Amino acid sequence: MQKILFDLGDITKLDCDAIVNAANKTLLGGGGVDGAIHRVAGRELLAECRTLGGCNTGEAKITKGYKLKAKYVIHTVGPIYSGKDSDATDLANCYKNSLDLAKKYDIHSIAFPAISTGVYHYPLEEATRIALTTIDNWLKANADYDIEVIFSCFDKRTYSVYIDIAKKLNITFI
Ligand code: AR6
Repeated sequence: MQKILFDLGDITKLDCDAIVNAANKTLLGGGGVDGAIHRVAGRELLAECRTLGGCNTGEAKITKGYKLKAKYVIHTVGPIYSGKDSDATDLANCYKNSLDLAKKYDIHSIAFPAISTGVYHYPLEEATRIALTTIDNWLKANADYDIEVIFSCFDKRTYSVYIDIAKKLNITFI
Protein backbone atom coordinates (compact mmCIF):
# COMPACT_ATOMS: atom_id res chain seq x y z
CA MET A 1 0.00 0.00 0.00
CA GLN A 2 1.09 3.53 -0.71
CA LYS A 3 -0.31 6.43 1.28
CA ILE A 4 0.13 10.19 1.50
CA LEU A 5 -0.75 11.86 4.80
CA PHE A 6 -0.55 15.40 6.14
CA ASP A 7 0.38 16.02 9.74
CA LEU A 8 0.20 19.33 11.56
CA GLY A 9 2.98 19.56 14.14
CA ASP A 10 6.59 18.84 14.98
CA ILE A 11 8.41 16.32 12.75
CA THR A 12 10.66 15.21 15.63
CA LYS A 13 7.64 13.71 17.39
CA LEU A 14 6.68 11.43 14.51
CA ASP A 15 7.03 7.70 14.91
CA CYS A 16 8.07 6.57 11.46
CA ASP A 17 11.04 4.76 9.89
CA ALA A 18 12.71 7.97 8.72
CA ILE A 19 12.32 11.72 8.99
CA VAL A 20 13.85 14.07 6.45
CA ASN A 21 15.96 17.01 7.55
CA ALA A 22 16.03 20.28 5.57
CA ALA A 23 19.74 20.75 6.18
CA ASN A 24 22.47 22.99 4.77
CA LYS A 25 25.52 21.90 2.76
CA THR A 26 27.72 21.45 5.85
CA LEU A 27 25.28 18.97 7.47
CA LEU A 28 26.51 20.32 10.78
CA GLY A 29 23.20 21.66 12.04
CA GLY A 30 21.47 25.02 11.91
CA GLY A 31 18.15 26.62 12.81
CA GLY A 32 14.57 25.68 11.85
CA VAL A 33 13.75 22.01 11.46
CA ASP A 34 17.48 21.16 11.31
CA GLY A 35 18.04 22.65 14.78
CA ALA A 36 14.97 20.86 16.15
CA ILE A 37 16.10 17.47 14.80
CA HIS A 38 19.63 17.83 16.19
CA ARG A 39 18.32 18.95 19.60
CA VAL A 40 16.12 15.89 19.96
CA ALA A 41 18.49 13.35 18.35
CA GLY A 42 21.43 14.46 20.51
CA ARG A 43 25.18 14.91 20.03
CA GLU A 44 25.68 11.51 18.41
CA LEU A 45 23.80 12.73 15.35
CA LEU A 46 26.22 15.63 14.92
CA ALA A 47 29.14 13.23 15.34
CA GLU A 48 27.86 11.00 12.53
CA CYS A 49 27.10 14.03 10.35
CA ARG A 50 30.74 15.15 10.71
CA THR A 51 31.83 11.94 8.96
CA LEU A 52 29.67 12.60 5.88
CA GLY A 53 31.68 15.40 4.27
CA GLY A 54 28.70 17.69 3.63
CA CYS A 55 26.05 17.38 0.94
CA ASN A 56 25.32 19.21 -2.31
CA THR A 57 22.06 20.94 -3.05
CA GLY A 58 19.41 18.45 -4.18
CA GLU A 59 21.31 15.45 -2.83
CA ALA A 60 20.52 13.32 0.23
CA LYS A 61 22.52 11.42 2.86
CA ILE A 62 21.34 9.08 5.61
CA THR A 63 22.24 8.71 9.30
CA LYS A 64 20.75 6.92 12.26
CA GLY A 65 18.05 8.67 14.29
CA TYR A 66 19.65 8.26 17.74
CA LYS A 67 17.26 9.66 20.38
CA LEU A 68 14.50 10.33 17.85
CA LYS A 69 11.60 7.90 17.51
CA ALA A 70 12.56 7.57 13.85
CA LYS A 71 15.22 4.95 13.09
CA TYR A 72 16.84 7.10 10.39
CA VAL A 73 17.30 10.74 9.42
CA ILE A 74 17.66 11.52 5.72
CA HIS A 75 19.46 14.84 5.34
CA THR A 76 18.82 16.78 2.17
CA VAL A 77 19.81 20.29 1.12
CA GLY A 78 17.14 22.40 -0.52
CA PRO A 79 17.91 25.34 -2.80
CA ILE A 80 18.20 28.85 -1.40
CA TYR A 81 15.41 30.48 -3.44
CA SER A 82 16.84 32.60 -6.25
CA GLY A 83 14.04 32.66 -8.86
CA LYS A 84 16.13 30.67 -11.37
CA ASP A 85 14.77 27.59 -13.17
CA SER A 86 17.34 25.46 -11.35
CA ASP A 87 15.51 26.05 -8.03
CA ALA A 88 12.63 23.79 -9.08
CA THR A 89 14.96 21.03 -10.31
CA ASP A 90 17.03 21.19 -7.13
CA LEU A 91 13.95 21.06 -4.90
CA ALA A 92 12.44 18.15 -6.85
CA ASN A 93 15.77 16.31 -6.55
CA CYS A 94 15.62 16.63 -2.74
CA TYR A 95 12.34 14.69 -2.67
CA LYS A 96 13.36 12.19 -5.34
CA ASN A 97 16.81 11.43 -3.92
CA SER A 98 15.40 11.12 -0.39
CA LEU A 99 12.84 8.57 -1.59
CA ASP A 100 15.46 6.64 -3.59
CA LEU A 101 17.58 6.44 -0.44
CA ALA A 102 14.55 5.39 1.62
CA LYS A 103 13.86 2.52 -0.74
CA LYS A 104 17.50 1.45 -0.64
CA TYR A 105 17.30 1.25 3.17
CA ASP A 106 13.95 -0.57 3.19
CA ILE A 107 12.19 2.39 4.78
CA HIS A 108 8.40 2.13 4.57
CA SER A 109 7.30 5.31 6.35
CA ILE A 110 8.96 8.68 5.85
CA ALA A 111 8.11 12.22 6.91
CA PHE A 112 9.16 15.33 4.98
CA PRO A 113 9.18 18.92 6.21
CA ALA A 114 8.38 21.70 3.72
CA ILE A 115 11.95 21.85 2.42
CA SER A 116 13.34 25.34 1.57
CA THR A 117 10.17 27.20 2.60
CA GLY A 118 11.64 28.64 5.80
CA VAL A 119 15.06 30.28 6.02
CA TYR A 120 15.65 29.48 2.31
CA HIS A 121 12.53 31.50 1.30
CA TYR A 122 11.08 29.25 -1.40
CA PRO A 123 7.50 30.51 -2.01
CA LEU A 124 5.25 28.04 -0.20
CA GLU A 125 2.67 27.41 -2.97
CA GLU A 126 5.33 26.80 -5.61
CA ALA A 127 7.37 24.56 -3.30
CA THR A 128 4.27 22.57 -2.32
CA ARG A 129 3.36 21.94 -5.96
CA ILE A 130 6.86 20.62 -6.60
CA ALA A 131 6.87 18.47 -3.44
CA LEU A 132 3.50 16.86 -4.19
CA THR A 133 4.11 16.34 -7.91
CA THR A 134 7.55 14.83 -7.37
CA ILE A 135 6.31 12.45 -4.70
CA ASP A 136 3.25 11.46 -6.70
CA ASN A 137 5.46 10.70 -9.73
CA TRP A 138 7.92 8.72 -7.61
CA LEU A 139 5.11 6.65 -6.08
CA LYS A 140 3.73 5.88 -9.54
CA ALA A 141 7.18 4.91 -10.82
CA ASN A 142 7.64 2.64 -7.76
CA ALA A 143 4.09 1.32 -7.56
CA ASP A 144 5.22 -2.06 -6.19
CA TYR A 145 6.94 -0.46 -3.16
CA ASP A 146 4.82 -0.04 -0.02
CA ILE A 147 5.45 3.29 1.63
CA GLU A 148 3.64 5.88 3.71
CA VAL A 149 4.72 9.46 2.96
CA ILE A 150 3.88 12.02 5.63
CA PHE A 151 4.09 15.74 4.98
CA SER A 152 4.94 17.35 8.27
CA CYS A 153 3.42 20.83 8.34
CA PHE A 154 4.70 22.95 11.19
CA ASP A 155 2.00 25.60 10.98
CA LYS A 156 -1.63 25.87 9.90
CA ARG A 157 -0.85 27.87 6.78
CA THR A 158 1.50 25.17 5.45
CA TYR A 159 -1.06 22.50 6.33
CA SER A 160 -3.89 24.22 4.47
CA VAL A 161 -1.72 25.00 1.42
CA TYR A 162 -0.74 21.31 1.19
CA ILE A 163 -4.37 20.23 1.36
CA ASP A 164 -5.53 22.82 -1.21
CA ILE A 165 -2.81 21.94 -3.69
CA ALA A 166 -3.24 18.18 -3.24
CA LYS A 167 -6.94 18.62 -4.08
CA LYS A 168 -6.13 20.74 -7.15
CA LEU A 169 -3.62 18.13 -8.35
CA ASN A 170 -6.10 15.29 -7.69
CA ILE A 171 -3.70 13.59 -5.31
CA THR A 172 -5.34 11.18 -2.87
CA PHE A 173 -4.39 11.74 0.76
CA ILE A 174 -5.52 10.92 4.26
N1 AR6 B 1 8.88 20.16 12.39
C1 AR6 B 1 8.40 20.30 11.14
N2 AR6 B 1 8.64 21.39 10.38
C2 AR6 B 1 9.40 22.36 10.93
C3 AR6 B 1 9.95 22.29 12.23
C4 AR6 B 1 9.66 21.11 12.97
N3 AR6 B 1 10.14 20.93 14.21
N4 AR6 B 1 10.64 23.43 12.48
C5 AR6 B 1 10.52 24.21 11.37
N5 AR6 B 1 9.76 23.58 10.45
P1 AR6 B 1 13.62 25.65 7.60
P2 AR6 B 1 14.85 25.65 4.92
C6 AR6 B 1 9.34 24.01 9.11
O1 AR6 B 1 13.96 27.08 7.78
O2 AR6 B 1 13.99 26.74 4.45
C7 AR6 B 1 18.47 25.69 8.70
O3 AR6 B 1 19.20 26.62 9.44
C8 AR6 B 1 9.36 25.49 8.82
O4 AR6 B 1 8.22 26.12 9.40
O5 AR6 B 1 13.82 24.73 8.74
O6 AR6 B 1 15.06 24.45 4.03
C9 AR6 B 1 19.36 24.74 7.91
O7 AR6 B 1 20.55 24.44 8.60
C10 AR6 B 1 9.31 25.47 7.31
O8 AR6 B 1 7.96 25.24 6.89
O9 AR6 B 1 14.43 25.01 6.34
C11 AR6 B 1 19.62 25.52 6.65
O10 AR6 B 1 20.67 26.45 6.82
C12 AR6 B 1 10.13 24.23 6.94
O11 AR6 B 1 10.23 23.48 8.16
C13 AR6 B 1 18.33 26.26 6.41
O12 AR6 B 1 17.70 26.38 7.71
C14 AR6 B 1 11.52 24.53 6.43
O13 AR6 B 1 12.09 25.61 7.13
C15 AR6 B 1 17.38 25.49 5.52
O14 AR6 B 1 16.26 26.29 5.24
